[in-house]
Formats: sequence, structure tokens, C-alpha cells
Amino acid sequence: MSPLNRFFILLVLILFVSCGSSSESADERTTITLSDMSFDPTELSALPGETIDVVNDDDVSHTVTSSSGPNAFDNSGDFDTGSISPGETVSLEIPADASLGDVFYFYCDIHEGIMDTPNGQITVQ
Ligand SMILES: [Cu+2]
Repeated sequence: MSPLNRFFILLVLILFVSCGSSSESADERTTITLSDMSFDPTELSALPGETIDVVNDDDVSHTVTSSSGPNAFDNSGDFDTGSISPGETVSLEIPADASLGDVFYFYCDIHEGIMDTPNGQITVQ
């Protein structure tokens, strides 16, 4: 196979993969699920102003509260769901004036630091 043919096959593969990943979540809201004292996922991305659903599938109440750093539990004020009861779904909103590359850390204000996943992070992109 000539180097040029290899190049075109590689190009087609790259286009195929990038198309697949960009369309998969177009009509589905970003969701954080709470279960077994964990956030799932712990790392996600969002757009400025995006609404994220938070589902509590655990048997205790939790919050998703913003913090100032990866190991901080200090309610930085960017978002706070308040207490979410077992089985309840609420939403939080990424600040509309967030810039690309901003990172919002979050934690549970009821179980500060003792969740199986103590902090999560949302990257604006
Ligand atoms: Cu909690």
C-alpha cells in the first residue's frame, strides 16, 4: 500500500471517529448520578449556561455543591443543588458567563470529603 493510500485511510478513520463522538449526546442532557456514596461521572464537560440533571439513586440525601478546588468543601457559590432526597432528580446550571477551560469542582455538602468520590469536576468546553 502506498503511503498516500495509508494517509487517506487514516483520514477517513479519524473523520468517522470524530463524527461519532460529536453526535452521540446531542439530544440527551448531561447527567450526574449519585449512588453508593459516589458521583458518576466524577469528571465531565459542559457548555457555559448548560443545565445538568442530578439524579439521586442512593438511599441517603446528597447535594452537588461547587467548591473552589479539587480538595475543597467550601461552597464557592457557583452552583448548589441543596439537599436531594433519595429518588429525586434536580438540575444545576453552569454559569452562563463561564469561559472555555474553566473548571468547576463539586462535592456533597452533607458528606464533606467522606463520599467515595469526594470531589468531581466539570470542565467548560
Ligand atoms: Cu452526600
